[in-house]
Amino acid sequence: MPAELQKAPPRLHRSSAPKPDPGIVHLGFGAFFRAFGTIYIEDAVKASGGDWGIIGVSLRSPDTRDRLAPQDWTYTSVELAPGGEKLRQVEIIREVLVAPEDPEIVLSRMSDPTIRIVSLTVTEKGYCHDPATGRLNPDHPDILHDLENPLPVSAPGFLVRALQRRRAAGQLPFTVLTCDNLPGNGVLVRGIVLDFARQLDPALADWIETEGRFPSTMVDRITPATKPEDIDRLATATGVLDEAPVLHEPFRQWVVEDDFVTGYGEDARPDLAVSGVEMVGDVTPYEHMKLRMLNGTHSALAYLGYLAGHETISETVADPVFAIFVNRLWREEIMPSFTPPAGIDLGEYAKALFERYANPAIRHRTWQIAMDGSQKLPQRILGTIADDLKTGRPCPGLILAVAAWMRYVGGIDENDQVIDVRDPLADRLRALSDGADIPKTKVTALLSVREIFNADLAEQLAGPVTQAYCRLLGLGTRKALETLA
Ligand code: CS2
Repeated sequence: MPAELQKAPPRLHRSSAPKPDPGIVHLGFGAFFRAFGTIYIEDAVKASGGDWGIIGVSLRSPDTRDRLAPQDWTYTSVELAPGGEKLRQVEIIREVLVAPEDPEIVLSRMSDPTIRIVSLTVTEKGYCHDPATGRLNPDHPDILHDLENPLPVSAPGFLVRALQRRRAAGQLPFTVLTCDNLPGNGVLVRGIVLDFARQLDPALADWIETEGRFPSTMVDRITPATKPEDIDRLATATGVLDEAPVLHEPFRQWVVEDDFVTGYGEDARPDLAVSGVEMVGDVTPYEHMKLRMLNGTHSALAYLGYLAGHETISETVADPVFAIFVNRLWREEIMPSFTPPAGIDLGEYAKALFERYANPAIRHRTWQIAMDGSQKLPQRILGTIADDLKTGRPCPGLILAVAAWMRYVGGIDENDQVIDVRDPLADRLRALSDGADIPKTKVTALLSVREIFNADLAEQLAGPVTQAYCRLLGLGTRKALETLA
């Protein structure tokens, strides 16, 4: 090959379009927010103006900053439709900071009066809370650290320390806009922030309680992790190297409670509605629908699909046993458990979800979704089971999913291969599973983890989950699913 054809393609760079000044700091600058919130916000600014440039903050690794810096913070969003890809260059990012390298600069940006919103996607475990109760976990090592040190490491620590500086400087607080898949996410983060603040300074907690705003949100867009081969493929297609593209499905939905810090008036938030965000008074019915219908079945398919040897969600639902299973879960076990938002036909919603899962262009790994199950099960699956049990509705599919999670965190798959279990409680879960020698005692041991299962539910689940666990062991996953049908 001639030498000039072997040269690396030029790096992606920003266009000369004017940039809005920063108005938002975003904590947890992963692929999801870069494929979702940034795009809505950029559209809102294009349509209605406003200084809503975004400062991204990575709470752990420098990787995203290192990839974006040489591109002047711009990147490509790649929309993966079954019929082909659509590319768009996102230019709303002003800067990316890496908190562990310089927590002081993060706090100083967050306490700058031009910042009116701090949004978050720090994943479930980033809230340092107890998933079963939704309260701050006071024994969390990061929380213990942050209560003692003015330069924090945790998301709650950054929020409270920055609010403390703003109060001391006589400024208004920022609106805290959580975009994680947690139930009542605004109420939850508010409770966590207040718990933390109260331990630091009760007067600060009182100020946050009256002045602070924590709208709840429902966020939805499937965003599989970007792989090195995606970067290569994009570079070949465009002739330009982007080291930080994000891949996502065409579908998106963002529902936000319209409750922002009032003192900023019109300038409290971007004109989100103009870019398609649904601004509502109460997000609860949307969030129930999304967490139970989408995330609940995502997790069920992730554990069962992984155990059955499927690599991605689209492969899993292409297997007829799983297609029947997931439709049955929606219809018989999940849809009857909650009241949908007004005007939404849940049958249609489920049909659309199935099509989204089946999209072969989305290679969303079961292993990726299986991560952090201890933080996800309560709001995705256990709440639905509890509601089903309350009304005497059978839920064998969800119970099988809990048993599959137990098999999964046991760390060995159906072919005796080691599973790379990623979960903040992984070691403890593995030890509980290994420490018991028969299914009944393994299941009881795992049900005793109070951060996940409350005592009442654990008692009700012991018998049925043990049976389901035995079926998975005895028959294998696919056969166990067939017996359900
Ligand atoms: C997934 C979600 O990784 C997971 O646990 O269930 O990230 C899911 O793709 C999004 O919530 C879709 O909006």
